[in-house]
Amino acid sequence: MTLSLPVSVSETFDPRRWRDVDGFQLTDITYHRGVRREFEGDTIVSETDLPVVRIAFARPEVRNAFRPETVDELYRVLDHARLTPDVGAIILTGNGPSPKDGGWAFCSGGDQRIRGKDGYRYDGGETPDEHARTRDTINPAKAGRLHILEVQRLIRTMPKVVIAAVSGWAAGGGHSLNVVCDLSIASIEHGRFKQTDANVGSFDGGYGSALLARQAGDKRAREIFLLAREYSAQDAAAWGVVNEAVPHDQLEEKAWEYAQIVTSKSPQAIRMLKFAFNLADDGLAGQQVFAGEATRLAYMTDEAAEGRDSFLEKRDPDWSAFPYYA
Ligand code: S0N
Repeated sequence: MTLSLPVSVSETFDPRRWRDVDGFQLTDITYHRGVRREFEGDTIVSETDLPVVRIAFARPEVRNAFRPETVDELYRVLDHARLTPDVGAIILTGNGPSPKDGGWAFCSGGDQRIRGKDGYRYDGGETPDEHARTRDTINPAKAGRLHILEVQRLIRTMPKVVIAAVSGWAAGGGHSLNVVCDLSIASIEHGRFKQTDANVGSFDGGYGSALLARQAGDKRAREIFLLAREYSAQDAAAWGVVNEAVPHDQLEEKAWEYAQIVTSKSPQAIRMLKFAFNLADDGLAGQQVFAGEATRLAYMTDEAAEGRDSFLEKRDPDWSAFPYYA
């Protein structure tokens, strides 16, 4: 097999670090797997997968606004990353710059051009085939969608670390996505934040506002939503909305570094910690997710194996080897 570098998808993208992930037909986002490559001259002689993926919005001409098709694709690749057992970290970013005006965006939220009375409409895609696919097979009732909230829940409940690399505007639902990610890094030159929901009559009264209040404090979160003023990457770092603000040309390098550090840790410890941080705010759903991991741990014990085996062997369980710990 001939190994080759992927096509570059963004000025921030380093093709030497990534390979295409096969099996997806994507128009609105890009999806890559991290690799370690060895070269002899210009020839790639070996390629080893690393436990990190890169997912990016790829609609820079509209500041990476999402339409229903975008959200479908985002959900599919996030879920693929969730189900891939040797992936532990996901970098979520926005490709750029815009070919129209050179502007950068992480994501500017729902595409206002196709917002209908009951949500966002499939706009039919770029080609007749895509139009048929979205109209006839995915959404036959043509009802409006608000399913970016499903993506928020997937990010929140996947037992892996999602790192936002805020390459430009984080506005509206894009602002909320940054808030929901586990860790965030923003570009000093292009990272700009604005919670526009009240400007356009569309509001995130869920994670986007409640978690923001956790991160920035209640008064600051109210200011961000109620005044809808622009703030900088440095403000975002000072207020706890991102972990760090770094020069634009170091943004993906820093996100990569975070991913390498996270994936050098115990996978079990990382997922238990993520779910422990979420538990109180997520109520019974948070308890369920945390408890699911506790059950997985219990399955790994001889005690739980005795319960299963005694049932299968049609005998009474023998718990005598297992103390009542105090
Ligand atoms: C991002 C902003 C501030 C950038 O301003 P800038 O740099 O001056 O660029 P513009 O000239 O304004 O934009 C460049 C081109 O991009 C188009 N464009 C930008 N954003 C969008 C968008 N969201 N939808 C469609 N097009 C967009 C511009 O029109 C322009 O195109 P041309 O060149 O053709 O004129 C600025 O652009 C801005 O304020 N954008 C709008 C941000 C916004 O209000 N977003 C929507 C907010 N609401 C949601 O996202 C709701 C999402 C949702 O589904 C939801 C539902 C329920 C509960 C929660 C949520 C949630 O997640 O929030």
